[in-house]
Amino acid sequence: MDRLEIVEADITTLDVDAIVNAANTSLLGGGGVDGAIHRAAGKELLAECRMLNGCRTGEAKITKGYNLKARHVIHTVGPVYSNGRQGEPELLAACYRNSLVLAVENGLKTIAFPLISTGVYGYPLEEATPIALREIKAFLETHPDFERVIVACFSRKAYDLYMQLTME
Ligand code: AR6
Repeated sequence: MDRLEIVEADITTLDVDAIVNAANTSLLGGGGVDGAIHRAAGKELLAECRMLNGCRTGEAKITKGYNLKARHVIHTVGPVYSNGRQGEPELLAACYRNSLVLAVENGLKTIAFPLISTGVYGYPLEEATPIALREIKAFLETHPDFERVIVACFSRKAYDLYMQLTME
């Protein structure tokens, strides 16, 4: 799957049509990757987010990228992990699917994802990884014109796990 690229990187530095933000339902900023994206994009991002009236878990909304290299930010809200039997896998899959659909609807061709829900929201990396890879690969198979999906890992451990599972 040469249109899927796994990198170890700070997602705010990537030059793509859209980077995905692992946001919360308020869409008004937070810590982790959300905080990093808002800091790098500048205050105008928050101003646009204020007009979106939040976002439900599993859904996605798009804004401009402002000071980022990325032209857009797709904000999605991952599930808070409790035990994996409260609908978390379906909601996490929906985050990837809905973000990709929104990218296509906006004519975008390249996108970068962080590892949604695997930080503050506590989703175990080992459980989240296969879900993300399954959704991204299924999307690429049905969208031959989509150019590139990047998964940005913020740690060596996550990068190694992704590399291992993508090869399977
Ligand atoms: N680039 C790429 N990945 C990053 C970066 C970065 N600059 N910074 C962190 N990560 P998290 P969540 C990784 O906690 O679990 C926020 O406060 C991080 O190592 O950012 O979905 C929101 O407002 C982890 O693997 O998001 C919500 O309240 C992954 O990004 C809540 O956190 C996701 O970690 C969302 O929690």
